[in-house]
This record gives sequence, C-alpha cells and structure tokens, in this order.
Amino acid sequence: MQQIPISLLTLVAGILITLFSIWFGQNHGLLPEQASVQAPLVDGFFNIMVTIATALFVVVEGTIVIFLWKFRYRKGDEGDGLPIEGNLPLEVFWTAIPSIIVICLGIYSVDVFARMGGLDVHNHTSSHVAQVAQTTLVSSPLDASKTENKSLIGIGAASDRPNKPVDLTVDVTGMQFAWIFNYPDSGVTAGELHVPVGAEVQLNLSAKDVIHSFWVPQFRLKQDAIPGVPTQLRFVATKVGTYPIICTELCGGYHGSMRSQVIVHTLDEFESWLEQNRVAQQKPEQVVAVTPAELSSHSQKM
Ligand SMILES: [Cu+2]
Repeated sequence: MQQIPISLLTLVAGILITLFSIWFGQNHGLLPEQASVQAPLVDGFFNIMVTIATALFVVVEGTIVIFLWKFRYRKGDEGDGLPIEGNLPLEVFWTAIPSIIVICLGIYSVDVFARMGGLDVHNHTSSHVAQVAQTTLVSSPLDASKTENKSLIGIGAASDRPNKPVDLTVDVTGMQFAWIFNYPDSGVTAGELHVPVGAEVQLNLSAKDVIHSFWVPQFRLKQDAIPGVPTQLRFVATKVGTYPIICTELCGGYHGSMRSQVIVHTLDEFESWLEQNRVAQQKPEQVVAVTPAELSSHSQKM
C-alpha cells in the first residue's frame, strides 16, 4: 500500500483545524448575554481572538503529542538524539506570523473602540433636551450646574450615531463601598441604576475616595470612576432585564461587595419608576423652588 504524502496530511489537518477553530470561536459560550449596542462589537473582537487562540493551541499541543509518540524511546536505542541547531528561515517564519497577527488585532481593536465611541468623548450634557428628560422636570440652571461634566475620558457617542442627543443623563458616584445614582433632571437618587431600553444614556462618573470601576458584563462596558477626574460612559441598552453592576477596581476591604444592579425598563415602566421616586423623594424646600425665578437665584449659592 502506498503511503499518503506528508504534505497532503498537513493540508487536511490545516483545513480541519481551521474549520474547528472558526466553529469554536463562534460557539465557545464564554460570554454572558449581549444587552447593549456595544456588546456585539466587543464580542466580534473577542471571538476572533478565541478563533486564533484555538488554532494555535491545537497546532502547538497537537504537535507536542504527535512528536511525543513518534520520537518515543524504542527498546535498545541508547544513542544520542540528533544535534539540531538553529533554523533561520523557520525562526523568521514563527516570528513574522505572531507579529502580523498582533498588529492586525491591534488595528481591529482600535476600530472597535472607535465604533463604540471611545474616540468621541465630548460634553453632550447641553443637548439632553430629550424625550425622557422632558417628561420628568423642567430644565433649570440648577440642573445644568449639576450635570456640568467636562470629561474627555470614557466612552462617547458611537461612531454610527455621532450627533444623537443623549436621552438620559445619570450622575454616578463611586465610594467605598457603594454606587450612588443621581438623576439630575428629576432630582431622584437611587442605589440602583434604572434606564429605559433603547435610550441613549450618558453616565457621568465620579469617585469620592479611591478609584472604582463601573462594569456591566452584559453591556461589555467598563469605565473607571476617578477622584477629581470626571469620566463618562455612554451606552444604549438593547434588552429589558436586570443586570449586575460590579466594581472592578480593587478599592478596599469590601471591594468584593461593591455591587449594584442596572434595571432596563420599557419606556413606560421607566417613566413611572422615575415619577414614583420623584414624588417620594421630593422635600418641602424643593417644592417651593419650583418657581423659575427663585430657582435661578438659589442656584447661584449652590
Ligand atoms: Cu469600588
């Protein structure tokens, strides 16, 4: 029987490994569900890395196993192994391939970052004359001064929606060991983040004591909250549901318990939640301040 040429075996193995890696890259099941418009972008990048890593793993580990078997000790073989020294073409080859892969991944990652809005961080707070905000409270100088955020760090408008106004602004404060969410347009403060599905949400992040990091795995978004340095995070939630908010910067002894939740509502649900909390949290002084003239003079002192 004739032997199968080694080049043909290599070709078939290459095709099988490629097909398996592509399949595994799409079906690894390592990530939680996608719940923001940014999530598919991040996952596309992650899946490509998993595909490449799978192929490398199978090739390297497979070669080790095959060679362990093929060049195993045979009875009576007491001689030395072949003295093999460097192989320049081979070394150039195995240096060039990873270099090209890493450069391509670098370019792709910057592209994903840009499409998520990482390169377009502006102060959008002036433009939040949005549907959601309108239903809650009249804009006032007090609100404007509160939402002032000159941050140029974070995630801004996604590149396919560069001029889309922000529908909802939330001031997020990180402190040892809790997140506080303040809705400047309605004066509501909460320990959990409530947002309407499909709305362009901007979080203005700050920290009271040490660096914290705001992370929602299902959104694939993460942003540091830094004392004295305002940061921002814009996102659009795509799925109604409750997702964890995790502090992902080691911030002290109870860092592990610094967790909250983001509740993504339908727009109707969100509006009734906001209205309920606005009424519940309204103090007598604030009721007096509804007169626009008084509001502007008071806001100077604050
Ligand atoms: Cu923290």
